[in-house]
Amino acid sequence: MRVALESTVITHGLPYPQNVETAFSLEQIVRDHGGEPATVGVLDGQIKIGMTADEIQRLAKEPVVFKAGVRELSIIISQKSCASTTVSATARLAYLNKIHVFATGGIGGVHPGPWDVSMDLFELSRTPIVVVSAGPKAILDLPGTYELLETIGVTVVGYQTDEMPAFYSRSSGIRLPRANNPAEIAAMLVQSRKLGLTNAILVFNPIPQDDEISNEEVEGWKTLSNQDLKESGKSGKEVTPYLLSRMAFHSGNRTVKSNRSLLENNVLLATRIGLEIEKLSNANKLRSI
Ligand code: PSU
Ligand code: MN
Repeated sequence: MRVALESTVITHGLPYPQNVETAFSLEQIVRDHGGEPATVGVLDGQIKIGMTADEIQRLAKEPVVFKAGVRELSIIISQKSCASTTVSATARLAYLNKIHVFATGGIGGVHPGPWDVSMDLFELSRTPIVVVSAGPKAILDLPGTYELLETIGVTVVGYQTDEMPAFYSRSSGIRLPRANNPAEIAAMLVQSRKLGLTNAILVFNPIPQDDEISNEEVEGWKTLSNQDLKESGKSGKEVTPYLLSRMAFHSGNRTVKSNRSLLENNVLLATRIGLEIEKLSNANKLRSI
């Protein structure tokens, strides 16, 4: 049973060398719990559904690595470039390769201010796979992101919580439907495939309590990071990586530690869900759309 893992968090989400250490520890968690990790990326124009340790190292160190969402895949492949894949590209590539579950840290979403809405959300409305994340990334407009997920018909559940987690913190004040165990989530995917629905099942899994950072602290760093962003003049796909690196700076790297902890927690849950999907789909062939 394969669990897909995203690679933009390695190349653009975490600093070196924590990024490589994290990538390896995520793969090990999948193996330790009875799954097979498939870190997704593109090397010299070749799509990799599962990378070797050397390939992961290469992606982490390569001077020119693009951050590929689903719309950039055809460019990267035809130009034989190297790219990490975001949530949108990883979800699509995993689905095309018959992988049913995928773990990330935080999904992209609606940024505050001028129009900047992640491709992740739209991809989740047209790719029927389970995605486990710890909430929309803390730098985002959370109520706006939650509303847009509703508008485009993405199924969203909180894992053992009635509240949407907010990435570094377990609470946002936004209520959502609850799922109590991996088997329930697996059943949601199977039912949704039976109906021929196209949307993902997005599971919001709160960060472990010990690594939680309060919303007040996060807000302070967010304000400083958004000021830095204005001064930097960065736009488009550079916005998220830049803000994450400024959050790490202003927090004295506390956000990096929490980011790693929530990733590990998400990978563990994704593996458990994957094993349940495997049980159900053996009895009940999953229909593709
Ligand atoms: N989760 C993390 N760190 C990250 C990301 C997710 O903990 O860096 C990446 C994911 O690949 C996600 C991307 O798809 O950030 C969103 O970028 P944008 O807002 O530009 O769509
Ligand atoms: Mn964007």
